[in-house]
Amino acid sequence: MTDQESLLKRVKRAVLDGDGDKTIELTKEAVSQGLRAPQILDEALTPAMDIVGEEYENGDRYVPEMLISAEAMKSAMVVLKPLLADAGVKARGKVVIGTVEGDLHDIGKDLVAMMLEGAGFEVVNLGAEITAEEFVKAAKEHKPDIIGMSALLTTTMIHMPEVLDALQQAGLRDQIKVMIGGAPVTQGYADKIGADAYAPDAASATKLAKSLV
Ligand code: B1M
Repeated sequence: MTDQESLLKRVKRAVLDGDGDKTIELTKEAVSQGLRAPQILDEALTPAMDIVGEEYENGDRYVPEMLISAEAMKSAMVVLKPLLADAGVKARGKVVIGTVEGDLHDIGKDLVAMMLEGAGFEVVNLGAEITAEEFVKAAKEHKPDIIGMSALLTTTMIHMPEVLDALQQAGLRDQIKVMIGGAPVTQGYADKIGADAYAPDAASATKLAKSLV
């Protein structure tokens, strides 16, 4: 195992242990050793969250332990945020993004927001548990090119069509593209509810957003 592989393994372990300080320290070390932000995300941070999810599903981890790992991952994202930027890119358009009503998972949505910002979009991040009314209010206020919705639960993705309906009723649907994503969401679901685009991950969300504006 190379030094870099071993370092990525230690970052992953720190997230699994929910050790925020160690996660920050090791993420900074990984950056200083020349590891790129997407590699740290794809080979250490995201796989750690997948294991957290599996352990929760198997009954080997409880919600508070899931939460401290999530906090550790978020602290690493603060370190990586500036590195996800494409230097020198001018504002490409505006995106309003949020996690839908009843759903407080915000790590993936924040990652999408960071990558969009890095690609030169102006991003208004509404946070999590955003109702259809709040999405419409933000659409009126910020006049975005794209609204992005994230859902991590099969029980909350059903709020996505409500947002589309609310935008339609407010007379805004024709002016705004809607992109959706999140672990249980699929292209088939996007087609079914009439969203303009679906992205499985933050990198493809950024590519898609560029093609939408
Ligand atoms: Co939750 N949780 N959780 N959880 N949690 C999952 C999602 C789950 C799959 C775990 C499991 O059972 N294996 C399961 C959902 C089952 C289902 O519905 N299918 C689950 C459950 C059941 C729950 C609770 C109900 C548990 C309980 O209380 N009994 C509860 C729900 C609370 C609520 O929302 N009302 C709950 C709570 C929590 C915590 C608070 C403890 C914490 C969230 C902390 C936070 O986000 N601030 C948490 C966590 C951390 C997870 C797991 C372990 C990790 C999620 C994550 O951050 N992944 C998750 C299991 C898993 O996903 N492996 C799980 C990393 C992140 C980078 O990936 O979010 O998928 P992801 O984002 C990706 C893509 O999906 C995509 O790009 C991102 C980056 O590549 N993407 C988009 C996301 N949004 C996008 C938007 C786009 C485009 C792409 O366009 C706009």
